[in-house]
Amino acid sequence: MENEDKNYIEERSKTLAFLLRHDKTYAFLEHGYRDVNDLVANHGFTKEELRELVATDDKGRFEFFNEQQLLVRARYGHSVKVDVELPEAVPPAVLYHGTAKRFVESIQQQGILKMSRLYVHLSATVEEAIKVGKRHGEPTVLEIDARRMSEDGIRFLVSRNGVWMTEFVDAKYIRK
Ligand code: HQG
Repeated sequence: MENEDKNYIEERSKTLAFLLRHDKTYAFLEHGYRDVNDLVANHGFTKEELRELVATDDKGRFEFFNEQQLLVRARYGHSVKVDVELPEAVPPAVLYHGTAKRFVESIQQQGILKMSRLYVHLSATVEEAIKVGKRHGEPTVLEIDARRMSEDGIRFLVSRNGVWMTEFVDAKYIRK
């Protein structure tokens, strides 16, 4: 694919992610869905483009309600208060949090906070966590003792595409 095409698709994907995760002006339907007709009428998407973006997204960020493709939602990452029906699950023994080096000192003091999102996001692999961290600057990866958190009764949710979420990670569960 030409670089220009790739950049354009990334740009559209980011716009869609914003509209499905953070748009406080929209009254989301039950379980975090947004009407495809709204995206078409008010945000310049075509149905075909939405089909492509949902089907080809590198992280499986989006999903339609069903084959009719009338409703679409993001699978994780929201700041708007919606319930996208994330199932609770027992995490692997270790999870990773990718962040920027400059945040580490503060994280060691306060733990990992969800900041503007509904949950703290954790990755299943170091590779994935590095990518997440790079979004904020020079990346670093924190190792989370998810087994101990789980044994201590802390709940984890997991999205269909394998992103793990929890309310808060106390500093005592973080191994650098
Ligand atoms: C940091 C993307 C200082 C935290 C990713 C992070 C993910 C603290 C930033 C998903 C802190 C929040 C979420 C503390 C947390 N002191 N800094 N006490 N506690 N932070 O973007 O995890 O690609 O809201 O480390 O891949 O980076 O868009 O969270 O650096 O899965 O699909 O505060 O979003 O998904 O940043 O990313 P974010 P995140 P997509």
